[in-house]
Amino acid sequence: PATPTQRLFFALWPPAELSRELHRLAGNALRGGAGRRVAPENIHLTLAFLGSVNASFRECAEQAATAIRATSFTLMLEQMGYWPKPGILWAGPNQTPSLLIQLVQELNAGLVACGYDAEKRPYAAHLTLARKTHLHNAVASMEPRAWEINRFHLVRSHTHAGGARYEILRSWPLNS
Ligand code: 2AM
Repeated sequence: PATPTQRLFFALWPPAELSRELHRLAGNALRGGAGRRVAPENIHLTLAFLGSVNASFRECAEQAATAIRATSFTLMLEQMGYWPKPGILWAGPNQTPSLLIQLVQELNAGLVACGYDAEKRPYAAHLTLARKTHLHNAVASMEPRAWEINRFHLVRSHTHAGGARYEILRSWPLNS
């Protein structure tokens, strides 16, 4: 029988109030046009996407996360962007904070030691707000929202016909 696997990723999860606000902004940006908004409770920022992994990989990934010594930081959400090819509307910072880049790099380095095939594209910090959209203006500024980041999570993605449901499996603090 095939080894059981889980679809996992590391992510930052916004407080519920911020997610509701981003969901509302996405509604304004779509203005009733085509597109599937991400449910508020599903809005997140991915640090590293692991894909479907077995139990021993998960164990190694958790150890890698535990070994990380990273510092908490503020993420400013100040632009809404649109990637036409995947049809993704997203929110993100104008500039990725170096502490976020460091966190992603440390995580990747630890995961590579587990046999992880690290993402080769440059890291693009974003929270997907809607998929399958067709917009005309590529980017819009938004009234900046400050998001205090002091932990990160290992998340399991349960995919089903209606979309995805995310389950936070474990969380690690960042140093203050
Ligand atoms: P996205 O929002 O830009 O699609 C769970 O699927 C999370 O992992 C999503 O935030 C998704 O980013 C991200 N992700 C990164 N690489 C992925 C991949 N190859 N397949 C699916 N999701 C991926």
